[in-house]
Amino acid sequence: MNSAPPTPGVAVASAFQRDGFAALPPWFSEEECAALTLELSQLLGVQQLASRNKLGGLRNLLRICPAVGRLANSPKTRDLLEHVSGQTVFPVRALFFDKTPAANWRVPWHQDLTIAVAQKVECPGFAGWSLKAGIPHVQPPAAILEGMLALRLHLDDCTAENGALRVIPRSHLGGKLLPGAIPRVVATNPEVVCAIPRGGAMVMRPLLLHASSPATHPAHRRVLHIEYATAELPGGLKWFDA
Ligand SMILES: O=C(O)CCC(=O)C(=O)O
Repeated sequence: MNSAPPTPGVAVASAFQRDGFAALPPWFSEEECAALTLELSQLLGVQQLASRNKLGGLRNLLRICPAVGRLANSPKTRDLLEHVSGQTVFPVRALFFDKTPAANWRVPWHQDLTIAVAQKVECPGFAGWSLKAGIPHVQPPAAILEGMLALRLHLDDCTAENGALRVIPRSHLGGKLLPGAIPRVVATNPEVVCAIPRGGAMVMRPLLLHASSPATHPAHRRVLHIEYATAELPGGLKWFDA
């Protein structure tokens, strides 16, 4: 990943800080997109064969895919995110999603409430422990989620027709929403469809309400989703992938 991403203008940083999400200027060259697409698609193919399942994505990529680790940790990426958010960030989790005709899903409106940690350690304010792909996950206090952001790099053109992310601007400002409150927020606020071209990217806060529809014209919709934090965890907890 050699070419420097363009520095987003003040408008992008203000939109992100106000609305909880923003599209970034075109991010990847065609060569960079092609190399990452190949690497992630091969890895997905291997895991699909191993699980005998049409998996729609991959987890733990900071650990299992060196190219993702390099990209997520590169000063260029971190500088860009620090410019947009005004925060010092470090990557803590990376996922890959690929909606295809064989793996075409609907994601209901939700906030991203869980983080992956190295080991289960009971700590006040941390609840809802679960295991995903063998890794302990937990819901941290809202303050930790409020400091986080996700970078979503698009490896295909993504439109309303192939399952783009839909978001409710500023919905992150209400903190963690009770499940019963989500339908009211969705019904009373306009949504935005995040159509992003291949090589483009967006940033979003995990507490931003988001959803995605199944593709009506299913084609690949490959997204590398990298989450960043701003602080170490308290009470002996450690980020799984940091
Ligand atoms: O990419 C998608 O379709 C959904 C992603 C999502 O809901 C998430 O990252 O929580």
